[in-house]
This record gives sequence, C-alpha cells and structure tokens, in this order.
Amino acid sequence: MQKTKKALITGITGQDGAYLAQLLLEKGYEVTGTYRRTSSVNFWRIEELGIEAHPRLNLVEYDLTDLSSSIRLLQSAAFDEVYNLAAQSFVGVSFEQPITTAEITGLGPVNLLEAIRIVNPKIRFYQASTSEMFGKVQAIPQVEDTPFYPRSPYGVAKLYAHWMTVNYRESYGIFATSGILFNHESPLRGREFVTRKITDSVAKIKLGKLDVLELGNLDAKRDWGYAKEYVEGMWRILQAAQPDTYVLATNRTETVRDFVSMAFKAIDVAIEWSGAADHEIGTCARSGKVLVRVSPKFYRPSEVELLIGDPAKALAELGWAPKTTLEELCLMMVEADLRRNAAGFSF
Ligand code: NDP
Ligand code: GDR
Repeated sequence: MQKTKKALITGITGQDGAYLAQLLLEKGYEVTGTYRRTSSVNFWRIEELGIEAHPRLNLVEYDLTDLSSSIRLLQSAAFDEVYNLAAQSFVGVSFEQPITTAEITGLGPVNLLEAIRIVNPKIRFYQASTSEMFGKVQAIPQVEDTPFYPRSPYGVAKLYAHWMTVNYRESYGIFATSGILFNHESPLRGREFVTRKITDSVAKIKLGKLDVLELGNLDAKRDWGYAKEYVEGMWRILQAAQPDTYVLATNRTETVRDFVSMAFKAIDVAIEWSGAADHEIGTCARSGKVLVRVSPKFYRPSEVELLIGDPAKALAELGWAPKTTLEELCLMMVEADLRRNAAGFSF
C-alpha cells in the first residue's frame, strides 16, 4: 500500500494556499496549512471551497519570520513536501512597508530552508517566486533565464528568496524548487489586487452599490492566468525528477484598461475611454455616465509596465499548460462577485 503523503502549505488563508490545499486533499494528501494569529482569523476562502473541516486538513498557527517555530513546525510531522506560499504579497504596500516586506517575503523563506536543512534535508521545497522579479523587463517574452530587474521592495525581496532557494539546492542538495509565476487570479483573489478590485466594483456598480471605479495606471500590461491551474503547476514542479526553476504563464498580455472593458462587457456595458493618462475616464457608451476614473493616488513610485511569460519549459518537462482564457476568467470573477454582492457580503 502507498504511504499517505504529507504536505505543509504556508499561507493557507491566501488565494493560492486555499486552491493548493483543495488540490492536495483531492490527491489524498494529509495537509497542514498555516495561518497567522490575528484578532479575527479569516478562513473565508477554504470555507468557500468547502474544505475547512476536511478530516485530512490540519490548521496550525505560524509566522514565517520565526525561525524556532519553523523548526518546531517541521519537527511536528514527517512532511514530504513544503509549499512556501506565505508572503507580504501586495506590491503597492511594499513601498510603504519595505522592511516588513523584506523580513517576511525575503528572509522568511530562509527560515524554512534552514529548518529543512536542520530537521530533514529530504523534504521537497517549493518557493513562490514571481514575475515581479523581471520588473523592468530585459527580454520579451520572459523565460527562466531572462535577467532580473525588480522594481519594488516586494520584487527585490522575492529575488533574494529565489536565489537563496537556488543556493540551497546547489549547496546542500536540497530538493528546493522555484516557480516563477506570472499573475494568476480567481474569484478567491484578494480585493486589493487590480482584477478583483475591478470585478467586485463592476458587480457593485451593476447592483447600484457604487458609482465610479477608481484606478491607477491603466497602461500596465499583465499576463493573467487562472490560479486554480497554477497550483496544479506548483504540485507538478515538486513531482519532477530534479529540482529546478519553472515559469508558469499564459504567454498573452493585456492592459489593465482592457481588463476593465472586459469586466464591464460581462454586464453588457460598453466603455468609451477619453482624456489624458492621469485623468482618463471611462464612460458608459449608452448613457454617457462616468463609470471609471484614474486617480494618481493609486500610482506606484516605480511601475512594472509589461509582463508576458513563456511557459514552454513547464509544458515540455511537466506537461503543464494553462487552459482558461482571460475572457472566461474575467466572466467567472464578475459572476462570483455579482452573487456575493447580491447576497450582501463580499470579502
Ligand atoms: P495572498 O496574499 O492571497 O496570500 C498570502 C498568504 O501569506 C496569506 O495566507 C497570508 O496570511 C500569509 N502570510 C503573510 N505574512 C505572513 C507571515 N509573516 N507568516 C505567515 N504567513 C503569512 O497571496 P497569493 O495566494 O496570491 O500568493 C501566494 C504566494 O505566491 C505569495 O508568496 C505571492 O507573493 C506569490 N505569488 C503570487 C502571484 C499571484 O499572481 N497571485 C504570482 C507570483 C507569486 P494572512 O491571510 O494572515 O494575511
Ligand atoms: P501586481 O498586481 O502588482 O502585478 O502583483 P496588482 O493587481 O496589484 O497590479 C497589477 C497592475 O495594475 C495596476 N493598477 C492597480 N493595481 C491595484 N492593485 N489597484 C489599482 O487600483 C490599480 N490601478 C492600476 C498596478 O499599478 C499594476 O501595474 C501581483 C501580486 O499577486 C504579487 O504578489 C505577484 O507576485 C504578482 O502579481 C505576479
């Protein structure tokens, strides 16, 4: 009989943590998911997926910045796989809190790598690296060996963690892997990120709960995929014969403005754009009402203008490819936000 695999997921209260937990439970794993102590812990994502009371799911309190609790956590069960998804993950906030971001997002993963080295170097480790490491892009499309040029404290912190992961792989023979994931979204995305902010606001406008959607840089281009498919890629990265680095992306890029138009189209509203970049507006083609306005307060001190990834290596070596189109993803998110807002709640 095959032994039940044990996985540890840091950051189970986040978007990816919730989907990954669901996937691993479906695959028969015993899953330990970590959450942070706060005055009111919020498990809405795992509740929405219906897995919060799963008999093979164990929830433990943990903070990534604490080395001794990282060691005790790894001593608490014979984990086969560790997925490090915990991070201060919002780029905008990283400009306001660069040191906290460095401590959590940069140094945090080293606590786990050290704990693996001390407790059991056979554990397979996944680090959630990011396309933000490409920043001011040096090549189009971006692949695994495109030079990095991060443009935010978040990107710099992730790049440190990325190279430490590579270093632990090369120095100690640890099965330490890194997925350079491009933006991935879903109905479980946090509302501070632009796609979910847009779909939630479009739902509220449709239901008469909001007049105008205010955004920052509409010209930024992103390669947006569906989060549920990306966590499958994380799992495949840890099942490979050798530890390595992989890009997961769709190889399609669109502007924030395009995503706004797409979301309004989902509620049958065509948007007409006018005005200069820093006070551009979007009006309803039928009524002439202003529905979208640019507010420079959402601009970042330095911006990542264009991201587009080529996931050819993941396809060739892992058999991973994205399936859901951006139109399908956007519609799925608008419909979920319409449902939630109509029912009177939205996280
Ligand atoms: P989320 O912001 O939704 O989730 C982040 C998780 O990290 C939350 O569970 C959060 O807990 C937890 N966390 C934050 N700080 C700490 C800490 N000090 N100790 C322990 N846990 C902590 O992110 P996503 O799910 O979207 O992303 C998952 C990972 O992938 C992140 O590392 C992110 O940077 C990275 N990534 C994401 C991409 C994306 O497009 N989504 C693309 C590339 C990389 P709490 O709920 O308490 O805040
Ligand atoms: P990003 O995602 O910074 O790419 O990081 P986000 O959705 O925050 O921004 C995408 C782009 O949209 C522009 N933008 C706005 N962004 C937000 N949040 N709010 C706005 O009002 C707004 N208006 C315009 C931004 O300037 C940016 O160009 C995400 C996170 O999940 C990271 O953790 C992850 O590593 C990367 O994706 C890949």
